[in-house]
Amino acid sequence: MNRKTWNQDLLREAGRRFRLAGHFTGGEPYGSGHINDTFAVTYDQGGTRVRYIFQRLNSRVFRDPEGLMDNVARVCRHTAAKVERDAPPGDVNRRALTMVEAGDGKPFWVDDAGDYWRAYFFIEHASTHDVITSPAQAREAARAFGRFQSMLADFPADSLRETIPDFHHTRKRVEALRRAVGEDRGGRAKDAGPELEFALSREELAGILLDLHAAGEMPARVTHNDTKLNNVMLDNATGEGVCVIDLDTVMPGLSLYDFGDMVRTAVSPAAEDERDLAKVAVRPEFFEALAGGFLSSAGSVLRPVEREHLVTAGKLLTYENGIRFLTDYLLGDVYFRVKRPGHNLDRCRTQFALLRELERRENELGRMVKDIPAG
Ligand code: ADP
Ligand code: GN1
Ligand code: MG
Repeated sequence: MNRKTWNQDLLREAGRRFRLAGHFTGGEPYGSGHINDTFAVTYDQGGTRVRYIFQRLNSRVFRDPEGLMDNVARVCRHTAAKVERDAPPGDVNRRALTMVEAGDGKPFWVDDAGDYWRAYFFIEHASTHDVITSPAQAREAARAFGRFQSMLADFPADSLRETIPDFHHTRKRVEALRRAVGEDRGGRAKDAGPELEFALSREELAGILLDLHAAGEMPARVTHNDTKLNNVMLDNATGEGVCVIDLDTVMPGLSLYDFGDMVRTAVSPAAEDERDLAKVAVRPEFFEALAGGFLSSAGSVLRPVEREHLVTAGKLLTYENGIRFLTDYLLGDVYFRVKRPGHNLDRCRTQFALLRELERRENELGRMVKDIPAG
């Protein structure tokens, strides 16, 4: 857990470096992301309170912050240009993530400690949800992620830096787990026997999409790669998916990685770190809504082989996150932000319980996909 300190002076100082109008009135930590340090910061602009999001990048996770910021800035511009075509002019900054430039024209500021900061317009009248409560939310979120993918269909994929190499190479994630068990630096492997056994018993799942891609059957596209449901903002009044956020991992990937992580984070009523595993369940109507929403906006470009693996994708991303949490637990919680001892092991257990449920209901979910008309 590599948490850094912050105070109002640091936020005020960061704010001075960006082209922001008005007076800084204060800021506070915001949201429940596991990676970056996010703050909601308020400015008084002639009597009107205006909020911005400031983020300090996690330098342990992102090793090429300038490459990453260049990716994000270009993706923001690309999506804004698409959104401008049909959004009301005043709403473009809500429908496309919008960065504030630093005084030197760069999309970031580097503080004295060497940390990278960025500022975004705050997307008001919309919220992210760690757990969603209705199929309508699932449909809207999936539609927004599908739309995001289709907006990037003409983005030059080769120009994107790979911000985290092999991010969804699940086989390599399994190898990393094996290494972590072998080293067992923190002496924690003894507490995770059943989880390790489960992880290795499902290893075959890791290669299914990788093999289809290697065989040329499943294409790489420009994808978001971190489509957990709290990375999309839903409008507070209409429920519409207004804007996809958290663009640090936009890079070439498989379309199904994006669908799979939505399944992982939307089908269960339980939180990602729920300790009562009896609460972990698959809500088929939420799966159906996700598939319907995603296919409505991204379906027209998907090949039949992608459509056929929508359920597999949900299992895969649930498995992948389970082994990532387990690996981080064994390594001593160096990657994901944790709030209590054993937090990463709890998250792993929840993922594996969900994977069991997805396996149990796999045929039912597969039939639902068949019933959805082609996009
Ligand atoms: P992390 O990589 O740590 O997950 P995110 O970019 O997802 O960071 O931001 C964390 C949280 O901050 C989001 O889940 C969301 O609630 C909030 N957030 C991020 N960007 C914005 C924005 N532009 N407007 C409003 N809220 C935002
Ligand atoms: C992280 O950044 P955030 O909190 O939206 C992680 C995802 C994991 C997710 C698990 C860059 O997402 O890959 O699936 O936690 N992001 C990165 O909750 O590793
Ligand atoms: Mg996030």
